[in-house]
Amino acid sequence: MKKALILLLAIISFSASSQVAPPAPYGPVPSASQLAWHEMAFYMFAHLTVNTFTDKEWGYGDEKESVFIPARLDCRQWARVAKEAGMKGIIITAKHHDGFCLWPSKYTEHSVKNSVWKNGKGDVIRELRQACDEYGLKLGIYLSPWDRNSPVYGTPEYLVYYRNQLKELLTEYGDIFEVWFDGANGGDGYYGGKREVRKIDNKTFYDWTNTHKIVRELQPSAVIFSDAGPDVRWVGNESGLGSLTNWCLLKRDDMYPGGDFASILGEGHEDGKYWVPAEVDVSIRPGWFYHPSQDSLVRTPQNLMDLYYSSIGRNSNLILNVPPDRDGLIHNNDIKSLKAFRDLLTKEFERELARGKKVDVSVCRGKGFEGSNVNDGNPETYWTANDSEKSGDIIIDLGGETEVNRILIQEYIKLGQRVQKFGVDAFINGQWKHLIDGTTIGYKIIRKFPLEKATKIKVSIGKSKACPCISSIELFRAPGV
Ligand code: FUL
Repeated sequence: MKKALILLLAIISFSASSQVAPPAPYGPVPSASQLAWHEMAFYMFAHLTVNTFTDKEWGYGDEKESVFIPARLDCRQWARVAKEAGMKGIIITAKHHDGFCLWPSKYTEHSVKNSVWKNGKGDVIRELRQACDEYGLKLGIYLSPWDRNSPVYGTPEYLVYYRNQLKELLTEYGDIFEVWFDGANGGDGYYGGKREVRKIDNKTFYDWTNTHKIVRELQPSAVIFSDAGPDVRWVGNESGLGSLTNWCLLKRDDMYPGGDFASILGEGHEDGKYWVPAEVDVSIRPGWFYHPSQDSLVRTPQNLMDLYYSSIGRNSNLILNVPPDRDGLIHNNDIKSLKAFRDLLTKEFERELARGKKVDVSVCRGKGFEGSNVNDGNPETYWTANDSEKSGDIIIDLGGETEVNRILIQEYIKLGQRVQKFGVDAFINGQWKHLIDGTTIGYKIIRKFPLEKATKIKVSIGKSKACPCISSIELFRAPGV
């Protein structure tokens, strides 16, 4: 009995010693909340306020509460539409620049409580919370820093008001996954009847550090979005375009919301000191708010598919705005387009070809880090090389001539974003044909290439800051060529 135990211990210690240690993390790495955020990938933006009824994009702040009458408002319908489109959450404009609050805030009269909707007893945020819970979606909030209604906007008193509202939203509506601080700030407005221009200094006025502390304290698992993070950054445009070179890293210390940074937000900073990945925000219609005149201008399913590739396919998350109409419902045209898009998406990625196929690698760190980790379907395993190796090839043998036209690659980002240059080649009729040149990978990229009949696909990591760590390679035969 004792001998058997000693033998067992010897076997265990032998196999433990033959395991190779993983690489140390390189540079900034994502927090647990950021990792959860990366996995969400796709969620809905819902823009709703008095503008929905006044046909504006930016309300002046003098709109009467009585204009807000979303008579058939049904957040469960929004949640159903989001769920069916494959989205994982909804972020709502709790307050837009006009200052009207979709919840009955204690700190202002300019809210749903003074509208005729539900006799002033309604609360859009609460209804959305319940709907999200019912459909297994996460909830996020947008609280505009600029408030064209508030008499105290531009004074220190406004910060007290703004933070009180933030506290209400972060304490009374359950778990919030993302807090969205937009960068549009200051200008003309109603301001309690003064009807004047109020300019603020974007860099100093909001004292963001202390506002962020409130979020950290009240919702420790939420990520904070703004032009400059701290957790998630704007992509620098509102047309749905992620950057092909896209570092999840940012030198955010020198940046602030509303600053002039749009041109660098797409790529981020290769040598950034913080993990601040990009989010692509874009609307399914030309405007952020619902306008009847735009009913015929809803993006087509194919256009939504293109957006998917130019955002999620480029190491970004996609927040797609689907604005409720004057009934408080998502319009049928938007629903139709989203449904057809979802069908396209399912067909696009229905036929995965790499899983379980034989994988050869040019270099390998050793046991536990083999090439076969890239196509085992497990995001926690990855291929990597010795610390001194900054490049390497991964060859997937498709086991015979196979039609292929899409590739998905993921780095194991828990150890940082490393890859600076990669390529993809296909083995066709006994020769390698070059298909794709790329720079960064990050959490995930998906690239298209013209249909090929290949027997092998090679991913070459040409340059990496430290030994490359690749957790996933998937190959697809999408419909069409
Ligand atoms: C911007 C705002 O000015 C737009 O109205 C919209 O809400 C967009 C998502 O953010 O900063």
